[in-house]
Amino acid sequence: MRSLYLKISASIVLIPLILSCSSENSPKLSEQSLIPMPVSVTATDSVFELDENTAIYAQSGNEEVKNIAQYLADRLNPATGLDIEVKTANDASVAGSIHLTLTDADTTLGDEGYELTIATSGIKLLAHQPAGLFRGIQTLRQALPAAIEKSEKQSGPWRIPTGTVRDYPEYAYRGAMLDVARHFFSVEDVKRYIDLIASYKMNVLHLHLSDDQGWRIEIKSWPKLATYGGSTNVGGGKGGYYTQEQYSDLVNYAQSQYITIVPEIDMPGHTNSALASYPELNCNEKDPNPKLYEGIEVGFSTLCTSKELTYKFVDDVVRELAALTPGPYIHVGGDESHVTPMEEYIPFINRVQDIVQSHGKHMIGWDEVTNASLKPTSVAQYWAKAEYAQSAAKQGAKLIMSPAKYAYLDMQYDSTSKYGLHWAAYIELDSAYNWEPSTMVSGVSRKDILGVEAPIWTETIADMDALEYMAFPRLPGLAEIGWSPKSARDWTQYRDRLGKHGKRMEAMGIGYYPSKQVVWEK
Ligand code: TNX
Repeated sequence: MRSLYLKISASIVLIPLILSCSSENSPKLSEQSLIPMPVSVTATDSVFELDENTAIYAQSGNEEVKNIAQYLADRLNPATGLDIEVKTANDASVAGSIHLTLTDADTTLGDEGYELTIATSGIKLLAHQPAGLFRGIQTLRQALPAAIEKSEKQSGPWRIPTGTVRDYPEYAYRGAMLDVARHFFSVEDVKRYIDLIASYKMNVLHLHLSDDQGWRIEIKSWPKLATYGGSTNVGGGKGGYYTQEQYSDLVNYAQSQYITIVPEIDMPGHTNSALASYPELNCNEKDPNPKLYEGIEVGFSTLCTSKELTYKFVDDVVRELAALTPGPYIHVGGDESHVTPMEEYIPFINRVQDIVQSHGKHMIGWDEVTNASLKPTSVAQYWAKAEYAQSAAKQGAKLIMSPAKYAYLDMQYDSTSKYGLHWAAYIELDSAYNWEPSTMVSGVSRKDILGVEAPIWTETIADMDALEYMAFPRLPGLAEIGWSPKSARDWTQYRDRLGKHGKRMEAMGIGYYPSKQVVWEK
């Protein structure tokens, strides 16, 4: 009797305590460590909880929205174990569900913006375009406890603080570049990188598909490029290449996460693997039959710009690549062509630009291509020289900002970093975050800039562990530079968000660099 009395009185005291804790202990929506920081977050001080009744309702009659809904279910089901189902909006709606809807009414959201409303009764995600729904889902993931990212069932509860996020990107192009030429990365590895960059709302993966050390894409009209030119890596090893089917698989995989693949074939320099495969593309009398190269020097190779065969080669490669690439761009490199005389380099790039256009694509080149005459639809990628960035702007071409001193993910964090180079700088998290594209180069302003990109060159980076250690956590910072309004960016406040974000990266299986600049919440 007495024990029953105790139990009852204890529950009377405890129940209200538990209830009030549930909203007081969970962070407010505005205090969630969202990366990139949204344009606006309004918190309403309550919580929504995923449970057995939760379903995801996709707007009816739209297959694409249904696929996005399934993507969301696939993110939520492993950790929650809730078996959340995708239904269409015609099905009877149950309170406590998630609704994904496209709207024509809210065009201010643009191609990638979204409005996410979390109420105790359910979640509504609205966008003007499917890509906006996809980006909004990344915010929803980050609003849940970090354990949502684990691949095995966790205990929950799965609460989300209520409120509204209205959000859209600052820049249209927010990219990551992966050098698969110095070290080859498998299709599975590249898919993993796509998953990771997608969760920070990036929308471009630039694949550096050829360099002195390796040619990584099958070209049917010049088969030895891949089979011979792709047969090694920096430091030796067996290298590898993507068949055209595998490349298309990557393109489609990226597309399903609203990421465009930008393929790069670097020329006229950085071409030793092509020259070794087809010596007739070479006119270096001192070394007419170059061997495969496994070192890390740059600037020693060039296509023979005076031979007609070279332009047949470029046309064949660009034609095959353009046919496999739905995105608007072909990147032609153009960097560090130290052994191509400038009087040959300029007409070469002009002609290559025409070839790219003739296959229905726009040319991107590293900033040296501004020595040539850029069309207004071409894009220069700034990495080193301010005068080249200024020249692009003067010529009316747009810029992708990848300043090596801040945006290169292969630069070491400090002198103790186990991977990476440091020719441009040591880049700790603060300097990776604290730069502003629109004021970086005098004479280059916001209107000249298409976006930002974080390249990772892989001379010293041979596997996914090394890649993730170098990319994280600098890549989320660059993603925020590309997505969030300038006024919402602040290093000390970002550092605190990143500190709370550490356990989410851990749950995602990312072996990140635990910089001492950040207090990592365990
Ligand atoms: C310069 S950045 C290069 C690459 C190297 C990189 C190493 C650029 C356009 N070219 O070929 O891999 O430095 O950090």
